[in-house]
Amino acid sequence: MSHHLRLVSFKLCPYVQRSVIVLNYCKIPYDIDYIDIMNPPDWFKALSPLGKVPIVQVDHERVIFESAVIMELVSELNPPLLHPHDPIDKAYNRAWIEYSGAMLGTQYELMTTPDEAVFTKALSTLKEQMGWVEQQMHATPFFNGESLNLIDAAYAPLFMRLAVLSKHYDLQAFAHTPKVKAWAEHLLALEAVKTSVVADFEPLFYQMLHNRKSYVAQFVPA
Ligand SMILES: N[C@@H](CCC(=O)N[C@@H](CS)C(=O)NCC(=O)O)C(=O)O
Repeated sequence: MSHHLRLVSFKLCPYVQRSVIVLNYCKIPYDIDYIDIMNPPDWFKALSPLGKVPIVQVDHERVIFESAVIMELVSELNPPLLHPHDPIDKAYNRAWIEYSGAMLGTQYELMTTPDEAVFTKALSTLKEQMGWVEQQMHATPFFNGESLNLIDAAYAPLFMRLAVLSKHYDLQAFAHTPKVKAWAEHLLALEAVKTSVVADFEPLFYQMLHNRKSYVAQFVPA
């Protein structure tokens, strides 16, 4: 039985992007509503218990929140589940998906802080975190080997933002993590990833950096 899925999105949100990658990859149809997360409408506040995107409303009724949960739901609607089968491997993937959320937090600070010292500290934390991920890289071209799993979708938005920023400012984010670098390049070349953001993602992203008067804004186009 197919379900109606309504995704509520903010165009720049990396957690929404995770959900879109899996929806695209699984070729599951869905409706999408965009909101401005800085100024959310009342109907959204009434639906989202944490006030965060993404949420997915199923069959005009129940609301599912948290991107890692949404990714699993979408994948389970179109089996097989894009996770390893073995319980330990699956838990290990879930743990490192959670870790990518922490990395997105570091990346958010790096992108939005107006303060150069905070930026430098965040960049060094991000590189440390990247080092942890490098140690988990035992397969190619995807995290678990031959095919895309949820963990790949979880990390791709982080890699996309680093790639966009690195066009204008050499972050050296992958200087000591060649395996993560190769993984990132492979993910960013995928159709499901390329089509997971709006066409004007880059100008909107730059505009957000300028609006926030962030340290990195000085390096990106106006
Ligand atoms: N753990 C959440 C994080 C989602 C999240 O932080 N979304 C941001 C936008 S990118 C948001 O809605 N922020 C609004 C707020 O925290 O008030 C998930 O994985 O879905």
